[in-house]
Amino acid sequence: MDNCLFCKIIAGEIPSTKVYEDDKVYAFRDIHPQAPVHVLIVPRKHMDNILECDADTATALTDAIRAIAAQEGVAESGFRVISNCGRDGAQSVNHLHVHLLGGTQLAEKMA
Ligand code: DGP
Repeated sequence: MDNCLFCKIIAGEIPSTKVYEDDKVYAFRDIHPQAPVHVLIVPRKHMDNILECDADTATALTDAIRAIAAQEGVAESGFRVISNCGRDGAQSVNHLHVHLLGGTQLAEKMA
């Protein structure tokens, strides 16, 4: 999609630090990490947010979460996944993405 930041990252037009990729998903390090491990997991197909997520994409995202958690060494220690949606969800990039955060003890409450 034109003028979508994450579509440009997926296309390699904007540099990113790749963590994982497969035919449906691309994952890279967040530019403003909120934890020692902070990965953004993004479907290659543009969709604005989780409300537009189809079953195939949901499965691909879950498979990627599992693979990245193992690869980043947080599968045992634990981690958090978040997908911000819309204005009140404080979504700033309108291309569906899941944050995977870990590598430290995260706060019990999120806000
Ligand atoms: P959200 O607020 O849920 O829409 O999260 C968007 C995230 O995207 C935010 O944590 C910062 C990250 N981000 C924004 N621009 C870039 C970028 O150009 N590169 C990378 N790696 N991350 C970005």
